[in-house]
Amino acid sequence: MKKIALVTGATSGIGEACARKFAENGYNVIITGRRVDALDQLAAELRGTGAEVLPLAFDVRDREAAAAAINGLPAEWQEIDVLVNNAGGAWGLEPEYTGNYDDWDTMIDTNIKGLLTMTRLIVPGMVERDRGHVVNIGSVAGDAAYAGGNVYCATKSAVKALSDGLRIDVAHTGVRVTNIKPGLVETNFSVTRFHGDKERAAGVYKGIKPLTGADIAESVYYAVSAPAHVQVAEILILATHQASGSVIHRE
Ligand code: NDP
Ligand code: 8X3
Repeated sequence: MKKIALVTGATSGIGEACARKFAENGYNVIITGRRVDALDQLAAELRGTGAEVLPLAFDVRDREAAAAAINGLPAEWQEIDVLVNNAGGAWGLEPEYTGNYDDWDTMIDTNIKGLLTMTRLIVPGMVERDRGHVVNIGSVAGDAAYAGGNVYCATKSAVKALSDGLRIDVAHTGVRVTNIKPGLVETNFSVTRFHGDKERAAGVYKGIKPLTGADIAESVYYAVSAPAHVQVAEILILATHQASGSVIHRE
């Protein structure tokens, strides 16, 4: 029987690359996000390669919608082997003392509470089956704050704490937990951070060759495909000319 991977935020960037990677490697894939058109487009593409794909459109901040989607899964899609908690992002880059309340709520509700909701809905089944893998997409931003990163960095520190906490809570089972911590990855991330300002977003990747979503999907798949007795707890993956969240060498 084919394994099942569920990827949140599969309509763009890292999540989309993860969905492709799992499909290429023989998984049936549940792809989620809010944008129905993007989900349908990816589903058609992946089905074209022979994968079975189930698109589910919901907002991870909406606990009831998330529960309805997961609790209503068709029988053949219920035994999820891999959960990739990827949906999220950064909104704003202002100093903490002038930050925008709505941006703070969006980051906390998506990056922390959305991840928790998906974990709460899916991990009980993994524990019952005594197998499964949760991959949380954290960030180098969770290791140390950088200028203007304040609340985003805090949410990614929370992803580290929640990954470590879950790993402790499932240590008596065969369930594994991995926190992947990317540095600069060129996706829609910076466009979202700068509220649609594409020129400013492009500046983030000027003078440095950034990572791609596919680079991160490789590391996600590496952790998931390790032998069952091997738990890759964390991976920090940076562009070659990035040394930390705030040290970036640009040509
Ligand atoms: P993108 O903006 O390209 O993708 C973000 C994805 O998250 C989209 O598929 C979006 O889907 C989904 N999403 C956002 N909000 C919600 C929501 N409320 N409910 C459901 N889905 C949502 O950015 P990335 O691929 O770069 O980001 C993916 C993850 O990687 C994020 O957690 C980010 O913090 C993390 N990360 C990114 C890095 C980078 O440099 N790019 C580095 C380190 C970590 P839709 O719009 O359809 O809802
Ligand atoms: C995304 C990477 O360094 O832009 O988490 O915050 S960074």
